[in-house]
Amino acid sequence: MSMQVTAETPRPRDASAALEARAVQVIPGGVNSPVRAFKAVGGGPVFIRRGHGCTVEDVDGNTYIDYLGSWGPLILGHAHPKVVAAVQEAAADGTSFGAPTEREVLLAEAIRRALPSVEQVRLVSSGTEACMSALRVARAFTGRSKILKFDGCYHGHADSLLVQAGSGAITFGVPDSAGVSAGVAAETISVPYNSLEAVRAAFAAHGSEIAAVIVEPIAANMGVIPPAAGFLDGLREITRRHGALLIFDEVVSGFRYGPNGAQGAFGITPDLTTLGKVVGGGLPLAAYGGRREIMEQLAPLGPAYQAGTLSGNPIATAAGLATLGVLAKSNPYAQLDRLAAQLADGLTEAARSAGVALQVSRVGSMLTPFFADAMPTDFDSAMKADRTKYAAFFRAMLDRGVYLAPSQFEAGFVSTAHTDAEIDRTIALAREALTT
Ligand code: KE4
Repeated sequence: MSMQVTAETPRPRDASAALEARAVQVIPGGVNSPVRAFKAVGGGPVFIRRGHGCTVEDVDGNTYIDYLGSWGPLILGHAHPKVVAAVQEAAADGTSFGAPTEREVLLAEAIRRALPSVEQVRLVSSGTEACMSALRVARAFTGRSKILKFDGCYHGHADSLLVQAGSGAITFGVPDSAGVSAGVAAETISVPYNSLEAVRAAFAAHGSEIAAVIVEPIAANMGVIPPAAGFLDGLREITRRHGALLIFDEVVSGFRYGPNGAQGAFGITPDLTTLGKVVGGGLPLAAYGGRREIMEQLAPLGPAYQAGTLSGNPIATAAGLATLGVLAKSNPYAQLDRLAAQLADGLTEAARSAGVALQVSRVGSMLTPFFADAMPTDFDSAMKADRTKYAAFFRAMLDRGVYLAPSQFEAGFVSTAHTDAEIDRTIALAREALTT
């Protein structure tokens, strides 16, 4: 079954609106994750009925070329036959046992083959759980309490990580959410991404207290922002010198940026890695792992506790294994890079023709069109992008049958289901959208 993309102006989204009216009665904001509510782009969310390949269909029957890809997991597109078959086969044998299964071993072995730094790995159910657990095991291993993160990087919603730079930037973080206590926030230092100078200053002030630095090796949560030359190497050198652990949050970049993640592409060996999204093939599965001596801190071997009823779930591991299997066999990364580059170049040219200041930031198959005069390099510069223009562009593209990330500060993704046809169509529609 293929779905042709809506050619004409979409039908009114009455069914989405009706569902939203019901949803807000029973679900806070009508959504189970805030960014889905379209608050950053205005208007109500589109309720999706189904996806197939690189398209999604809403409950009003409108179809869209999808560049959200569920925020990253769907590198193979929607309902890939091998993933669907693997999930159906696994489900027929039971959905959860609360006991070890072969698929968990197979997936752990596949992760270790792809990421040699991950000598041992724990499967969990979300990227938040992976990052939260990685921090705990880092604190257990080092006996230290402080964490250093970067402004604009997102590592899920665990209290320690919902922290932004405070006024005393290298001293105390401040909560980035209600409900996060000042005490918890004080244990997290947040400094500008790509600033080794700020990292050195933080370590000069607190080096003996910092358990770990956690970083998105390719930032994707302030829009896509690549690491500056030498930044990741510098983090590796500084953390090693001070006895802190380096945690690569590869929830987005893992198996997205290449078969060996960002760490393989950049040649950096972190102490711990977190994974999610692609590794679960669109099912609730994430992972964290690293050096054996660190991971052996975990119960039942060591004193650090982490657990989960559905950790390593049979259906999720089946989806993850099927996804990694297709990626290993097809090695689509050059194709993904080519199509994403074509899209980035096309958007850039369309904006230039329309006299619109647009910087398309792209790393591999992840990209963000920033409505800005200069290419952002960190959170502060990303915040200078024009959100109003992004929102207008998002809605103009949505009305033309293209589903982008509903926030200026997120990433869009090209999947193996996208072809030149969809990329060319998207560019043509963007040219229209940017000139109206
Ligand atoms: P989850 O708990 O959402 O599975 O993963 C948290 C997480 C951890 N690390 C990175 C680098 C991430 O990007 C994420 C989650 N990403 C967001 C979108 N940028 C998920 C979308 C949402 O929150 O609904």
